[in-house]
Amino acid sequence: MINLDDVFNDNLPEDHRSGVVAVVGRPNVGKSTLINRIIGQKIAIVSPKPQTTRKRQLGIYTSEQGQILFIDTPGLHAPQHRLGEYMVKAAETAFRDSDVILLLLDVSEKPEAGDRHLAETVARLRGDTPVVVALNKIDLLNDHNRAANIAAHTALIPHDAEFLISAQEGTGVDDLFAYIVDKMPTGPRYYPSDQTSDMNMRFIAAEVVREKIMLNTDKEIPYSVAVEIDGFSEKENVNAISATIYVERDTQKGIIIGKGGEMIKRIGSQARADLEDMLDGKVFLELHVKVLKNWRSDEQLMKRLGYRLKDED
Ligand SMILES: Nc1nc2c(ncn2[C@@H]2O[C@H](COP(=O)(O)OP(=O)(O)OP(=O)(O)O)[C@@H](O)[C@H]2O)c(=O)[nH]1
Ligand SMILES: [Mg+2]
Repeated sequence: MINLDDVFNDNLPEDHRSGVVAVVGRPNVGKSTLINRIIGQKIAIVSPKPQTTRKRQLGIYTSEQGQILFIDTPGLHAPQHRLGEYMVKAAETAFRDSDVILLLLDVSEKPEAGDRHLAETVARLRGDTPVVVALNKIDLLNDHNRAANIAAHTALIPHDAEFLISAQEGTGVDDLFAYIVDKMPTGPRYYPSDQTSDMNMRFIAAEVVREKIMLNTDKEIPYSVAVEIDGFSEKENVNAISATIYVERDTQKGIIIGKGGEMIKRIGSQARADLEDMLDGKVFLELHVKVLKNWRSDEQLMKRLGYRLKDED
């Protein structure tokens, strides 16, 4: 039998480093944007609306010198339904076994009660794990709020290092990354060097469809949607993907479809364009919309849609 450990670890330097970085923060601070930038590829969806990420997802960075597993987590918030509870629990479990906690804060805003609550949660769960604070969105700071916002955020929690970054523009990300690499213990490669996520392409395809829904709809709709891939096959460089979009109510189904099917067409063509880039081939995308009444409050339905904590399996 082939020992995968040997295959992944062939010819690596003796001081090869590896470790886990839990990327945590409130919703919408830029966690997924930062991970996509570090990995150099879109593996996690991003939207201007809070609570975009729902599941823990690894971004795997590999070089000759080391492999770093970045855990993208759902934003920590006060949950209002079962799905929210699941999301917060998924984020909190990321603290366990991480070598570094990367706390991302949006420095373009003043800290609020939610930030203080987050700082308390991190302080409670960190153990002796180093905490790195990254103040994100510095591109939005101006001469009036810069000094005060930076001071207010860095005072939130005792930390080992702080960095000013713009995940969107890339400013400061190299310095932050170099610090993290330096904190990683020596260890083996855990994943093949060409693997960038622990999620498969089916999951990522469903997420891309959900991202386009988040970008094109508002109010409750972005939060009431789940996407399931029903079929995914490749033939002669054409990927045929069919997916079902689940909503909680009939009225939401009407909105997702839109007048004369206009909305579902827009969602489909935007998702298809992204998927063609990612898969480097033609995509034929078929979308269906179904109502699954109040699925976000029903644990059984949530599990069916893939929102299941790993240690509950
Ligand atoms: N101006 C600016 N916008 C940013 C920056 N980083 C992220 N954003 C934007 O902030 C919004 C949220 O980004 P995400 O990466 O989805 O944030 P997140 O922390 O993963 O959010 P959740 O998954 O909801 O917890 C998006 O509109 C991003 O484009 C930044 O450095 N500057
Ligand atoms: Mg996210």
